[in-house]
Amino acid sequence: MLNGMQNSVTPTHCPYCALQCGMNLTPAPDGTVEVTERADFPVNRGALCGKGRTAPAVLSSTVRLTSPLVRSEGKLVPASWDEALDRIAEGLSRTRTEHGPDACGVFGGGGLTNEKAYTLGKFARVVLGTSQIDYNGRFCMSSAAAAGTKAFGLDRGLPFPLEDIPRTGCVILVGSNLAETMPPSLRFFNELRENGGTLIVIDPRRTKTAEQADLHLAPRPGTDLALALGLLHLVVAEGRTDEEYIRERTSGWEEARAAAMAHWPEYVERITGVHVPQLREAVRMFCEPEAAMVLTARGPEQQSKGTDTVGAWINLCLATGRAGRPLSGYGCLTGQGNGQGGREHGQKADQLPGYRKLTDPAARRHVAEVWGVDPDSLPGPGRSAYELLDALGTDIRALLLMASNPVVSAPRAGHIEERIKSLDFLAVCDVVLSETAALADVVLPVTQWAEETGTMTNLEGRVLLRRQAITPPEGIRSDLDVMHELADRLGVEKGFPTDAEEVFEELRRASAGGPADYSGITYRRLVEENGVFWPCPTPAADPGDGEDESLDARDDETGVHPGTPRLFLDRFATEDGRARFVPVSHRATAEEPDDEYPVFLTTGRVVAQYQSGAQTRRVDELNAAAPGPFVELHPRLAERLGAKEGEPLAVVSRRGRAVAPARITNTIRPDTVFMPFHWYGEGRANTLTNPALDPTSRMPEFKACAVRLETVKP
Ligand SMILES: Nc1nc2c(c(=O)[nH]1)N[C@H]1C(S)=C(S)[C@@H](COP(=O)(O)OP(=O)(O)OC[C@H]3O[C@@H](n4cnc5c(=O)[nH]c(N)nc54)[C@H](O)[C@@H]3O)O[C@H]1N2
Ligand SMILES: Nc1nc2c(c(=O)[nH]1)N[C@H]1C(S)=C(S)[C@@H](COP(=O)(O)OP(=O)(O)OC[C@H]3O[C@@H](n4cnc5c(=O)[nH]c(N)nc54)[C@H](O)[C@@H]3O)O[C@H]1N2
Ligand code: SF4
Ligand SMILES: [Mo]
Repeated sequence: MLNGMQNSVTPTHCPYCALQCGMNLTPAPDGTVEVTERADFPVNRGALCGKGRTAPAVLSSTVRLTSPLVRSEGKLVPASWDEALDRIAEGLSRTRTEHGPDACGVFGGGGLTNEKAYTLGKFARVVLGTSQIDYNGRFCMSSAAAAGTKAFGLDRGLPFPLEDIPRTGCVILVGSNLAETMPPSLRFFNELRENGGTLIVIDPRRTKTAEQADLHLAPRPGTDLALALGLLHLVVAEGRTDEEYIRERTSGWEEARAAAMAHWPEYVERITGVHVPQLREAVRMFCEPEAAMVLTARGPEQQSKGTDTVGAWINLCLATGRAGRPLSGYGCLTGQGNGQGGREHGQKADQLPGYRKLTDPAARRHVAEVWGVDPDSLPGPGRSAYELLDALGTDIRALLLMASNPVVSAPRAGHIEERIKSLDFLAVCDVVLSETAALADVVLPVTQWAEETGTMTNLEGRVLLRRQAITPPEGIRSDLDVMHELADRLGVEKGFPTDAEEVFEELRRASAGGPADYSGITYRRLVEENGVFWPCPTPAADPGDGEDESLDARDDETGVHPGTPRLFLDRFATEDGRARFVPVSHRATAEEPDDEYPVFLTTGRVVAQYQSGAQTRRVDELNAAAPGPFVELHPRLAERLGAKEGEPLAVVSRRGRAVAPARITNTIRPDTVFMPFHWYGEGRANTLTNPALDPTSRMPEFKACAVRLETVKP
């Protein structure tokens, strides 16, 4: 019913980032697909970035995988589906027999639909019986998730819709370059400024986003924690705290206050390089209006202290009464297409569907019942993403990988590439032959966004339906099909449906009563209402104790829960309903510059490439716009080194050496260089990055490591 009709227009969503922009797809007679404006989706109102506009190019058989591949005499050669699936089943069951279930690893991705992420988690625990499953979201937002859970009792990236932004008074954007990473969202910030509100951007680089700001603070990489503490110090010193709010709606203020008071503005200036008058100006802009928001992205999160850093920004919101009130709050700008839903339904090492904890006996009982298994048969939590990849070839001997390209995107990627090569067996499901797929023993070609139906949960917590618009080419099967076939071959004949809606119906039941409750959501509602915000319980699933008003806004007329666009307005999701301050203090990055490696390297994105580039590097228009890696550096640093614009520059860290052309610009701090991470080969940024992990979220420090630069003869 919901599948797109051939030759007609299908409203659906972009394959890439967490905005999940709405778009219309129309198959053309020549076999191509046309993207046209879909104005009814409030997040982008028809606007798309170049990646979304050109996304159909990856549907072409000239760039995608068209057949399963198996390794034979060292080479990947086409094979039948039966042969490829048999080999995977064999590889996994042999490993399990010889080394135990935890020798089988599973690695997923935040680009997978909810249905796929859910099924992958179930596959790992029920079919393989392994605890060793995690996914690339651990590289993305898990620090913000950990901090949000600590403070608010619930992690949903944005606790309000993007549409609220134009009506608040001030937004502090911490380490987000959304003008390049989510271009259509810039509109909300432009409207904010047209309405008289202000935008503060915190980024070591004067990015396209920072250029839009009323105030740009450019701290040294890895010092956001000190910066936030310095602002809180000033808030207290200037008497700008909201004492009534602190009393009524929070706990833990005294300790957090004491920790912040140790961070004098002058001390913070020394750590961050941001001058005290700028700190004061930021505090004034943030505190004067009625309402204000802090939004973080990868800048402050991808640090070995990302959880504490986000905690400090949340503290600032709480001390000023700017959370759980209309048009105010803290939010994390999640990145991947299903970066939100992908972290809720069980592909994370410590998690069961509905954002339940794998260590919670009640959660295990509930989910085990939905799955028809004994709760005791469910393994416990496994390793986090980097730790899992680091254990390949030693404790973990076989890996099933779906929707990630770690050879390009993992920290210390040269080492991870070696670990992957040392596996006894690797199977990869992908749409293209990514650099990681090229190392596999078996590669399965799977269907893409436009060729299949499934739900995604965007950065606002809005669950939406990505609808099938075209028929997949012959010889391509969906990830759900793959898991069904593998389960069957590994002796689990039931419980792995291939129809996405059937999976979603089970996910609804599995999530019922959990923090991320989807039980009141149906495919029909998603179409009719253009998306529904979780939590959205059903009357039956709700314990009905009436305790949690803000999470339980049932429509009286119909008994149908309308979904929850805005969280925490009456109470936070903690046991006592209060938000919790965390006492945090500044600490250095895991690797500070020294004589040998005197410069900071930070990494990130450019507008025309997506992630490891596996998809976008196959699109001509995008390659023309962003053909390859580069090293961004300040003219003063360039002069000192004798580096010339466009000439190769070597960047050397304790992990390895990368070479890319110099791009000289005065928009970056002189003590810092920047590289985008979208490429493989000589210019791979992740050859250099430091896998130092945040102790709580186990997220690596992509945003700061120490390097030295050397000119290279062209
Ligand atoms: N074009 C494009 N868009 C994307 C993606 C993509 O790959 N390409 N990926 C998607 C995904 S998964 C994600 S997670 C998002 C990421 O979206 P963003 O977080 O906006 O992207 P990044 O470029 O990684 O980092 C943002 C900024 O952090 C700054 N930064 C570096 N170090 C620090 C620091 O120590 N402190 C602070 N405050 N800032 C710092 C960088 O200079 C950079 O401008 O984008 C999504 N959208
Ligand atoms: N240095 C540095 N490194 C970083 C970052 C950084 O800022 N700096 N950011 C990190 C972040 S935030 C992220 S999210 C990661 C992302 O990095 P990766 O995990 O490598 O993400 P992608 O490149 O999106 O890889 C997705 C792969 O899945 C395939 N694919 C797409 N859709 C499907 C599907 O439905 N099914 C299957 N089976 N495959 C599919 C794509 O073709 C692609 O090969 O990179 C991290 N790495
Ligand atoms: S901003 Fe993100 S969702 Fe929107 S078109 Fe671009 S990549 Fe797609
Ligand atoms: Mo991400």
